[in-house]
Amino acid sequence: MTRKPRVFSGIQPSGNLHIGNYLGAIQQWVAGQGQKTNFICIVDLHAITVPQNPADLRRQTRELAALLLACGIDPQQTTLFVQSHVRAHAECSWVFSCITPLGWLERMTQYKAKAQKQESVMTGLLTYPVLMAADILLYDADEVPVGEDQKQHIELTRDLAQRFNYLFGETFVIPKPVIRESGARIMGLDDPTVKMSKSETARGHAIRIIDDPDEIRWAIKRAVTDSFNEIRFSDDPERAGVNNLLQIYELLTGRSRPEIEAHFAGKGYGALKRELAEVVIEALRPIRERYYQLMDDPAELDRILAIGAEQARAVAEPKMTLILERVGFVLPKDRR
Ligand code: ATP
Ligand code: LTN
Repeated sequence: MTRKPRVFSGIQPSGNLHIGNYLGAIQQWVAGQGQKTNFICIVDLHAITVPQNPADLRRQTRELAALLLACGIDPQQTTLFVQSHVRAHAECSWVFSCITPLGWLERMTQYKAKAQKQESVMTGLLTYPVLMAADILLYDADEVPVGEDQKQHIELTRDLAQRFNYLFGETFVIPKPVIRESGARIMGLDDPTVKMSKSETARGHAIRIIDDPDEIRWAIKRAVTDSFNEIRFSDDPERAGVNNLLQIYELLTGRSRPEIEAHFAGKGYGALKRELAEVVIEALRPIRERYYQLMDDPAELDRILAIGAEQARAVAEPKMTLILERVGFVLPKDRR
């Protein structure tokens, strides 16, 4: 019997989940449930690569779990778990860091961008992709659905898997990134030249998944457009603002591009913005409602995460034992 393809992805509990995260990643995770074996990991170990307030981190971890469930992640079909609940992630990351050339990490564009924003850069920010490789490879994942910004990290994961296999014998599946064409990179509403980001907290930059209708209308109304006054999809950087609004519309309505362009033919940007705001509000309404229900029952949330952690350990632990064995460690009794 051939095994079902394995899907693994991760998301940081850094707060402010936005429609870029939803359209670039979470929506794909939800759509892929059922046909494949899915693992979704709340990567708290990754979150601390930049300073975090402990109380905020703990709250945001539960909030993110509730948000993912509210977005449609079904714990019956997906193993949803917290990274720090499965010790193998940190353990494997150490082993990998010992076979990762420094130059590979120094080249990472996300590292360079994030390092620039920090007053002093911690080692974990540099070794972040090594931990990410551990996440993916421990589960023998075939596919990693992510937004465009993560492509380079997955390439590094592939290189690392090949290197380990070469040094210590066939151990890891080589995973491939799965990146959607539309939605892979949702841009900031206030600046369509930069990706919508959790860490950019200026009002009007992002639409957060739990924003209320007035806030959503406010942000879309002020979204940066251009002076062409023509509603069509385009790769032209000067039309990036309108293209971004159209992509959001496309992904939330499921309508085709020609259909959307025909629908808006002859209309102005004001009309596009008004209609888009209502589409976004209606798409997010059930998610927001479900989120508040889930947040009312923290014991149930913790129960779901405990089951997820157990299922994840059942896969990661034996794999970790194999890794330790391949590297040449004497296995302790409880690992044999
Ligand atoms: P930050 O911008 O602060 O680094 P983030 O918004 O990228 O955070 P992550 O937890 O790192 O948040 O990302 C979760 C998932 O969302 C990843 O798969 C990432 O590729 C995707 N993603 C993030 N921002 C966007 C975006 N603007 N468009 C599409 N996908 C995105
Ligand atoms: N680095 C990713 C989050 C992440 C991830 C992973 C994604 C951590 N581990 C494993 C896919 C697979 C990010 O910042 N979006």
